[in-house]
Amino acid sequence: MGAITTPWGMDPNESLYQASLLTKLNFARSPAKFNPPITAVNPGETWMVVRPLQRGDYDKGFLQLLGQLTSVGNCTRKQFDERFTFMKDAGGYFVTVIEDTRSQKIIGSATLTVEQKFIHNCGLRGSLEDVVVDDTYRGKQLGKLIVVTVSLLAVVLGCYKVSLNCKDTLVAYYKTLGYVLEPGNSNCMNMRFDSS
Ligand code: 16G
Repeated sequence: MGAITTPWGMDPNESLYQASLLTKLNFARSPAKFNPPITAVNPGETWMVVRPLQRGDYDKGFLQLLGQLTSVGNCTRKQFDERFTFMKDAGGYFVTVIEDTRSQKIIGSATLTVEQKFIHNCGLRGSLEDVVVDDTYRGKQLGKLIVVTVSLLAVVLGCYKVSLNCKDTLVAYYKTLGYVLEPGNSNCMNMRFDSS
């Protein structure tokens, strides 16, 4: 049987990256404390799944969820598909989501990007980006789960470090998950070009 396709000819179950990578994460390695203990493979509820972004997530509220973090703008299905294809072909984009399989809605997301370097023996530097959890799912450790998942993914992929930018109010939170403000080396500077 061939892959299920949509009216626009794409497989909604196509993953951005290999899902089996998420079975290789060693949660014991993270300083984050989970109570009760949960992992990407066993997220604590039978109706919850942690997985790579899929093409069909356009229809599962993924962009609306990102809208809880910042401005998303108007991203059409065509633009979403093209961006998904570009990211997959380029490699280095590990957009990871949590789905509530009861409602088929994306309720959490975080992205690891992996940058190829010449420094550090042609090393790989990870960046943690676009972390967001649906406000209505507070108290289920989902923020911690998605951040630790992509941080451990950086370890599995061989990154020498993983960095993030965040609001001042979130510094203490990220510290509990293993991120540190390196003395003399923790400024984030931006040059903004437009308001989109
Ligand atoms: C936060 C995010 C960053 C995101 C930015 C969007 C984390 C750890 N950081 O800094 O990834 O790109 O917000 O804000 O999730 P902006 O729309 O002002 O660029």
